[in-house]
Amino acid sequence: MNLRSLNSITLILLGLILFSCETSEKEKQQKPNILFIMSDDHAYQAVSAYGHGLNKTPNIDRLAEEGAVFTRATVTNSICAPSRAVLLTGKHSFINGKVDNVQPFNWDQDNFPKLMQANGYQTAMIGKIHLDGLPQGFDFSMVLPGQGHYYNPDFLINGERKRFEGYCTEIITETMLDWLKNKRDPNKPFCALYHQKAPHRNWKPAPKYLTLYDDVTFDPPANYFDDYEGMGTAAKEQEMQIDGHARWGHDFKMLVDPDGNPTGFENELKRFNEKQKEDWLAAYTPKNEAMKAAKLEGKELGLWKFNRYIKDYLRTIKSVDDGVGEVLDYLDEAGLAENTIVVYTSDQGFYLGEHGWFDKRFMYEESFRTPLLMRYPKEIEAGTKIDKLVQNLDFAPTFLDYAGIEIPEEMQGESFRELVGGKTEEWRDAVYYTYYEYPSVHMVKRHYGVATERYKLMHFYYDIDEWEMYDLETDPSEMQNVYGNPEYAEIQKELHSRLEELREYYGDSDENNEKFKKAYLNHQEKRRKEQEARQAAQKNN
Ligand code: SGN
Ligand code: CA
Repeated sequence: MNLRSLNSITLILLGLILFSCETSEKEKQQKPNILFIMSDDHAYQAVSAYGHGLNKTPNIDRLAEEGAVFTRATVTNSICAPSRAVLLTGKHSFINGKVDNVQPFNWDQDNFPKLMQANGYQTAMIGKIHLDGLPQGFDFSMVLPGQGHYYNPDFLINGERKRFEGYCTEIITETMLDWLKNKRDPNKPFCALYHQKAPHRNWKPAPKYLTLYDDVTFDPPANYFDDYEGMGTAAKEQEMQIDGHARWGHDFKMLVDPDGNPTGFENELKRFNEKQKEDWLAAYTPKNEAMKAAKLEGKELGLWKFNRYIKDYLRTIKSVDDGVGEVLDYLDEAGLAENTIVVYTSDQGFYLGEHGWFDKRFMYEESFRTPLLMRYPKEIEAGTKIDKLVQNLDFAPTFLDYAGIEIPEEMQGESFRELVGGKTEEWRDAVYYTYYEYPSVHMVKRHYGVATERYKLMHFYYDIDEWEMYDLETDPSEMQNVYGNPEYAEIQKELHSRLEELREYYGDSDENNEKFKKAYLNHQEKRRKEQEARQAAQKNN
């Protein structure tokens, strides 16, 4: 072989290597991007794609029109931080350890962003995370410390605290857009978590929406004035009634209550700048004056409270929907829409006056379910509707599946890629639920349970020992506990054995409950001592 032919072989080989590098680079780029949008406490009743007629969310609805809507997406534990731990780890609360809002979260365990990062994805977390400690698995993180503020919030940017001027929802959207436009590496697929604080309590609307819905009156749900007669002790003893537990200042934004006593809301306005405060007072003062002048009582007062609550709640959602619109528009403009999986969901559902309530926590439908909409033009047909029981437990395995990354053994959820892609109809027929944060704010008792497409069985424990069972087909609002009703004896038996099977399958037990009870009591005891010490120190000063 002469030197010349050797050179041409080298050139051919080099060409082949370059070609294969190029294709693998292309393949890499073909991995789908993931834009995971989540808000906090957004009830499916307030997403217009679900057809409840309360409000309009045209931008969020786009995902259903151009992709899929899930009618029975549920959570494994209806409260903020635990829900986030579940979605990151793909493991139930009693396995990942974050059972309630107070237990620490162990960031050292596997989570799906870490796995995506290790497999060539660029990752970002922007918004509310509600898990203490520096988020692991993200190339960039900008998160609210704890619950965060609606006005002029602080954020932790890769761990460093910075105050922002403006409205939280808008700041989170702007940061998301800035990341997509200016920080995104075009040579890598991305996985971005865009997580709004809104519409979390206490529902402070953006300056531009302070008077939205002023000219509308909303009717509450049919069971707004529920007396819980058909339900159990847990429903009777909660503290989350709009007309009962919501507060004049914090929740209804009155500076003085109808008896003329200051509510303390003035303090919340101290965080506002002059202009924000001026706009706020210009919008709320006339409404508050009119309320006082009307001297409402009884049911009329209950209806006023419902309206004040729901309007502020929906106003904060308007800003969330605007943000979704801006980000979807950007994906279109940048040519990213085709290859990006966009998910919209909430950390759990919420009561919009059903049973008279706000808040969540219970395994009853409105808080057990959560909105879920998803678009991925390459695999999901426009207008898809999925009625199967998917859970937040399934997000991690689903995203890994789309990214072609092996799903770790210990993840307990299932990928719903094939289900939503129309490749299979096979799916689980029951899901398992746990809730632990009691005694605590809103006083929702500890419980666990099983839900099938039609029935639900729950066990409330700790300071009671009560079972509840509902037939969602005959009683979709869950007004009548049928546990012990002879007509349901056979189904009750089946549900009990299904519940035991699931507890065993996922690795849950009464011993777990005992362990988490002790951890919770220890935490409370620690808090009590800290408070005592603080008070003693104050006295000595
Ligand atoms: C705060 C709220 C509660 C809410 C919890 C948990 N009170 O304590 O109403 O249930 O958060 O919410 S507030 O006075 O701060 O508004 S969660 O979404 O973070 O789990
Ligand atoms: Ca929440």
